[in-house]
Amino acid sequence: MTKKITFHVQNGGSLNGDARVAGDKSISHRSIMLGSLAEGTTHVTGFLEAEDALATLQAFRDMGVEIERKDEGCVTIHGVGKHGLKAPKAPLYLGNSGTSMRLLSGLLAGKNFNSVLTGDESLSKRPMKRVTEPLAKMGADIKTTEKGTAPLEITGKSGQLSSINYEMPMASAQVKSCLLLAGMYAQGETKVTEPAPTRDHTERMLSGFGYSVSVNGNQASINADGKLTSMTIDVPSDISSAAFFLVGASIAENSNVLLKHVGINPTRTGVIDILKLMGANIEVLNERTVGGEPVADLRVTSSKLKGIEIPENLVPLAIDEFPVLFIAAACAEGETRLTGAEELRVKESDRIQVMADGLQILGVDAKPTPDGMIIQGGKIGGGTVESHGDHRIAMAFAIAGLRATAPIEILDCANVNTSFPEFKNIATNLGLKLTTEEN
Ligand code: SPQ
Repeated sequence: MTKKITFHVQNGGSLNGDARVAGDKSISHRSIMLGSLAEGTTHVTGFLEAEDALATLQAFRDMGVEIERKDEGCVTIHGVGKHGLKAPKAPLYLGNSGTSMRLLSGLLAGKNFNSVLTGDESLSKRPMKRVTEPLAKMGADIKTTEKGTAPLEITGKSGQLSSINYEMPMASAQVKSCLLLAGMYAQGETKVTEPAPTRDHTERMLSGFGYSVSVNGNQASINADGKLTSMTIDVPSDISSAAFFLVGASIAENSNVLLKHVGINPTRTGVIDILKLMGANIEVLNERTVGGEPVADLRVTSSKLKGIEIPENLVPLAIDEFPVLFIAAACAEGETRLTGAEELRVKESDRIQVMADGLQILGVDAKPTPDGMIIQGGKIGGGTVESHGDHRIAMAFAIAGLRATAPIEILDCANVNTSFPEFKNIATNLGLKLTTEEN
């Protein structure tokens, strides 16, 4: 049985110092996927050595790709070309990772072999119809459970997929990416239109590997005539991991933190915009471009936050940062309202309900709504909260300790290892009074 981890956070303190947080999870997944399909050898540095990205890495090894792990964050992928993957001998186990499962479903739909995708308890509850339905329209054959969840049983339809012109009902980079990857094996031009911009790493990285993707406003198009050529990738730090310290240093008094080499792709920087609207002091320094992705150092110092109505256009650009943004809202003066964020209900946990429950336990006036939350800023108390095995919930409540009036205990935190295994070390080095207990 896997060990349970409990976080214990002493209340108070401040955050000070420099840190380089873990590599970007979205880019790490895609570097393995595209590097495997490329011709030649792809070298990756800054790769996120956490369970989610390693699940993708293992899946491609299981499909015959030779992938070497060298020093921390250094990965070499010996690409097998667009048609070189081999049938896996057993179901591909993708752990907690929605990105792995949804992107792989598109990639494997048009292969000349069958495959089965499985995941842990949380992933096995997440909706997969959002990818299997449009893929079926392209001619794919993927069986889900009756509830539309994993395991996914994929019958490879090599040479039989046709293109689709798809208007996505929700803003999802995973659905968009899944269909673009399927489009690499479909006859004709696959066009995917999103209702609002979402992270565009798949489009950027395909282009970086020399595979043509045309982007016109909210529409991305791809066809089957292309090949990927190996490249070198330097993965920036994940703004979704940096977000915990952007909020932490904003809410804790006497704090001053420099977060280095953070990816600031404009489809990911909603958290900076939202915090600045709330009055945070965040400076974006030393902006540069690394391997096609914008990167910067972020300086954040203590501030007095105020409640706001979060603009809906920023929601998809900050989608993974809401657990910790709710903590910022709980420390702000006045009311914060989030709307248009119903997608939060289908993440690793129902992030609206689980955060509202935990905030209420800590004495915060937090009202969940179908598509968001209304939070009255004020005092955060102490207590025991449940993370429901969701890494971002666990880390968000750890950060809440900085402003709490009593210690906070957070249950079921092992999944922090899915995205940010170094969280405890970095957080405690900066000043968070966090200890862990294994049982
Ligand atoms: O991979 P997974 O489990 O879906 O991870 C999460 C996260 O919080 O780490 C979501 F729960 O990030 C997703 C993100 O929410 C990663 C992602 C991507 O890499 O394409 C896209 C977003 O999901 P979606 O459903 O909006 O496309």
